[in-house]
Amino acid sequence: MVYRCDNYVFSIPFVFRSKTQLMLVLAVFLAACSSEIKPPLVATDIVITEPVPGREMSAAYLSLTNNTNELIDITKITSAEFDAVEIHESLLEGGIARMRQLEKLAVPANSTVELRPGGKHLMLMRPTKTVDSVSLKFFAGTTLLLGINASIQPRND
Ligand SMILES: [Cu+2]
Repeated sequence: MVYRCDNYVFSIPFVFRSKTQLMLVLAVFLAACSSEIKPPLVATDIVITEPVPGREMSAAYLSLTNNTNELIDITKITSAEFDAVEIHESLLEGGIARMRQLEKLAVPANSTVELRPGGKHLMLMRPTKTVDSVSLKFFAGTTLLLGINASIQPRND
């Protein structure tokens, strides 16, 4: 018998003396299996700001957790509600806050990367429609890693 569980393939070569014994082994296996199944990439603490009046862009802040043993490079992010999504990093240059665009966002194996004001963040450029909720898709090359939906947080300034 071969059981496939996410990336794990188990082989159970035993001969079972009873149905009960078989069920017991399967129960143990399934318990171990379900604890192993985690989505490879998870987004939490998602905040999407309302666009600044007169400026056609929003910022998105979130935490991305890589549950795999390999580095994940996010190379493309798309949104149905925006023309483009850019990965940015805020930095101080001679006392002036600037943003630079990054080609990719690396999430190291078994780690969390936080996108926060003043650091790395996503810029959502040119809304294609008026929305109060935003969908984002994260890709590595052409592979879809993660899709999320989040509501826009009203500005309080
Ligand atoms: Cu930015």
